[in-house]
Amino acid sequence: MTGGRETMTDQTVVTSASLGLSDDAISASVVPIDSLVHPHVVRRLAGLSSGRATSAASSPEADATMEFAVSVARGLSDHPRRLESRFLYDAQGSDLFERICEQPEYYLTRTEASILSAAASDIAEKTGDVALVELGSGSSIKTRLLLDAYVERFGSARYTPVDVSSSALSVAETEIAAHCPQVDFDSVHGTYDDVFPRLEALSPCMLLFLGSTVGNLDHVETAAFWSRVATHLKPGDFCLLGVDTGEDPDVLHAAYNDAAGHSAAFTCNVFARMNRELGSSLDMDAIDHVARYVPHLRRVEIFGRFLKDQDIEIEPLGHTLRVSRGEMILTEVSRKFRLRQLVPYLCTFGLVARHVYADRDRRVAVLLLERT
Ligand code: AVJ
Repeated sequence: MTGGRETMTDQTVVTSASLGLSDDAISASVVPIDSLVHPHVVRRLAGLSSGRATSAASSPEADATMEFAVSVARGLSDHPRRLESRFLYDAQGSDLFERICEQPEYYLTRTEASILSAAASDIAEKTGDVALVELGSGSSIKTRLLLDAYVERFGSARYTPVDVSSSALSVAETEIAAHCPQVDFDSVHGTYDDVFPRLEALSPCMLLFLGSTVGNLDHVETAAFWSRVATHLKPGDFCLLGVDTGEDPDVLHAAYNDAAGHSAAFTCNVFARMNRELGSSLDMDAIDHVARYVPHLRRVEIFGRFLKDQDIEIEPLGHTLRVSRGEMILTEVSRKFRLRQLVPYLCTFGLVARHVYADRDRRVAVLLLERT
């Protein structure tokens, strides 16, 4: 018997016991693990959890592929099936997202940009000369509006964009060097985890979290995120948060189903990425984009819908999963916010709204939060 089997059996007993089941009920509920998962998959996953991705020397690229493989295997084995939305943003996905932002139906980006351009000098006045640190900066186009206002008021600005896409960061660096040479540009290629520990050293600072990216997080992730922000910002530091406050179901439906098809291409790209990086051999013609607004949850839910049965290979794990025709795999949720709920919620983390900027139609809000 493999070690994996014993471990699984032990866990089942502990869980069942904690549910108050009798010993008979427990043994009856134990399924031999070999019938569920191949032993070599268990061994590779066991190696991962002990911090060793493979026995061979591992490179950052190999680690990233293995992280993607494990996330896909986990998410597709979950119920309902899901994929972590951060994997939407490889180089192709980041480009497709930039296309979405240019679509007439996708009001969020241009509305937020117009709010920022109107509010930039007021924001600079309220915060004083702080370093700007931006999570998920992408092309940084909107941020240039702010950087210009800081440069105008203080003569220079410090800017630390953080993104998982190195191509987006290098485009941003070139553009900013050309248009705002007074900006001291120091990027972080990585995830939020990589930048939080550095915030203390950057203080006095303002953390920029724009584009309603926070809407991608579920309730548990959101609370964990704000706790970390509160922990790593010092009192007197700021956070500039951009959120989608849209409520009109037709407007929202159009925004996530643009006529040019960029939203669909963006969703499908994560499955294409599985083909590229995990050897999944998916038939892309048999996967559809579905985006629907669910009013009582105040969120858009986005899925890849399978039009036929498909076996999904996850080569780095030697693992294959079957998805049936008609199944929907959740790739993203995009929450919409109400200020009268959001502002008190943020207060519980010690983040107080000093000012809220909004557009005429009240579809987007930019909140200037101070860590108290
Ligand atoms: C970048 C997460 C804010 O939810 O509107 C746009 C991503 N997905 N269209 C959003 C997205 C499909 C976007 N966020």
